Amino acid sequence: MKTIASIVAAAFASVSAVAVADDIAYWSFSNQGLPGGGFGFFADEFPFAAEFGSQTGSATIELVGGILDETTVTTGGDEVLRWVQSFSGTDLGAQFGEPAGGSLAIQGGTDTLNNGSQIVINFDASSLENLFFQFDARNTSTGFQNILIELFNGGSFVSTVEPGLVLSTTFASFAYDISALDGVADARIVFTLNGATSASGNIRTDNFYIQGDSGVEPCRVDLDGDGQLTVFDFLQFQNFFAAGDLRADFDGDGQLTIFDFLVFQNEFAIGC
Ligand SMILES: [Ca+2]
Ligand SMILES: [Ca+2]
Ligand SMILES: [Ca+2]
Repeated sequence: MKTIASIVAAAFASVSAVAVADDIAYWSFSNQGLPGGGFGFFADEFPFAAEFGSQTGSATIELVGGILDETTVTTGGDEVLRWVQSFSGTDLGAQFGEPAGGSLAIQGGTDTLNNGSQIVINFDASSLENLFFQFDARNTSTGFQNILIELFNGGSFVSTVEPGLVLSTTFASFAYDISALDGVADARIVFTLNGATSASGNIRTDNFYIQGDSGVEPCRVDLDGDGQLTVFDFLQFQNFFAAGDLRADFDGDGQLTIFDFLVFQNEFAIGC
């Protein structure tokens, strides 16, 4: 049987993370009002940083290919991306209390040169597991009809999650298991847009939302729930035990006995 001293020593040597499904990155496109009036995107807003989640400011959306970088000047005097609009969004998949607000809308462009262009979502999944992705989208009748969604590890193809997204002219939500990116540092979700038949035809996307967790199982020995094993968990066990609180019933027999202490001590020594 280990001494209290050895348990305390183990406490300070042992650090663990407790798994919680985490909000990694979320974009609502709710703040696209232009100084001169109306809504839109400035060229230098891309790569467009995540607005919420643990990777706020570091996960990004990039626009690649076509004539997506072409700019124009609004009647209000703002130089904005010509074929990337912030049309009305949706609150279907909104998170963090965000309103419908605006969207990220891509238009076909002159001579539909934006067929083949891409929306690329970049994030760091090196310490993430059980990744999940959802978003909302709609199109217009002459907008992109053929949308491919693939996963990449840097420049290397990983898998196809959506071979042909079917959109209508009302918003719908779409959700995908993207766990093929679990553990990937340079994780990318890539939309490739095709099938637009007019310059103004478009796809509107909104509420891009990535979730995941640390992959560590919840740790019941972490009695104070701070994500680490310390002497305070040991003290908390003693308090529960002394108070007859069944949270100290570690062997699950409905009674508090020396065996609960032994089970707690063993799990504590093993760590999480
Ligand atoms: Ca929105
Ligand atoms: Ca703890
Ligand atoms: Ca017991």
